[in-house]
Amino acid sequence: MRVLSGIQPSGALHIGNYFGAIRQYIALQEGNDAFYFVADYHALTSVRDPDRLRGYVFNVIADLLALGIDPERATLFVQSDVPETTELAWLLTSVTPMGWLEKCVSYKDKVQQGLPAEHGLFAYPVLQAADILLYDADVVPVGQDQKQHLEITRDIAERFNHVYGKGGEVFRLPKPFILDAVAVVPGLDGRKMSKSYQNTIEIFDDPAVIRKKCKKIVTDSTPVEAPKNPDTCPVYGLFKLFAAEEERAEVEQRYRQGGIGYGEVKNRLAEVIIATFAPARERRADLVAHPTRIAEVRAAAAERARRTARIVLDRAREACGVG
Ligand code: AQP
Repeated sequence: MRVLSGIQPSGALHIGNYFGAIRQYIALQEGNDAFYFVADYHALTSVRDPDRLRGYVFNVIADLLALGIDPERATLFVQSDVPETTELAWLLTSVTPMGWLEKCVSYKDKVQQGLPAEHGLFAYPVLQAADILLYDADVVPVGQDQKQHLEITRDIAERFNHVYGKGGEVFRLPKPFILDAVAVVPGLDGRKMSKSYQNTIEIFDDPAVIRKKCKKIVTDSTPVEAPKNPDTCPVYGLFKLFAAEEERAEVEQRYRQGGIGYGEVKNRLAEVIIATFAPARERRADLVAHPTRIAEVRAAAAERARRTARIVLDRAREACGVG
């Protein structure tokens, strides 16, 4: 099975990215043909400083390798190292009705948050469709926020197949892979953890910063001894992702019965986050000290990804009569 997914180099990776996507990347690289990419074309919609963008790309590759993406098993490449992506995006854009893009909530959200209403942001789902269709992906592991974009990818593929497929299939239809339990990881304010909301805990934040951020997680003023609802509490929402089963059950029970304060859970959360990522933190420091290793991974993956992409792009060009 061909697995594909991408992650934007628009800042440091956070715990939402980890549970919503990266953990599935690591699991799915076993026994599958996995392609993971650093989506730098996509990041152009929000990062306007070229040096900063290059730095983010380097960091995301280092982060993913440190967290467990194995370049021997998965092709970990950079989106812009495969310029075929942008040509396919144009072929797809030619069959994409405006209405499909106009209904996208993520575009509306971002404009509301103050991002300029530019065409790149509006057409983002078409570029994303190209990313996915270019590799004949069967399965795309993502968080819940990407569900609508995945549906548009399938719609665009079906439409292209209908217009140009002569009864056959130019593009394979991909399926999203979304795990319910981690579909939306909460941030410090209880909303979806997201760079744009500035409510993130970064995977490789300094331990002191992680402790400080955990203390800032928004809670209500229920006293220690009173029962609390774990299902609506972002501290518990994060804690349950990290804690071992026994510890998780103990905390959940004390929430329901009363007798646990938010301060205690916040402290325990900070420590379990720090401990969980400690081995990856060490591996990351070693990788960052050896940038040529990262450059080698990037170059080898680009070659492999481009070879695969070329086959699909040629199929699409042939189907629609260009070139
Ligand atoms: N809070 C989250 N819960 C579950 N999954 C999440 N993902 C992101 N946040 C959560 C998933 O992580 C993958 C990569 O995300 P992205 O690089 O496309 O960035 P994003 O979704 O746009 O992340 P942000 O932080 O929310 O960035 P901005 O603020 O720039 O939009 C995706 O699979 C995503 O679902």
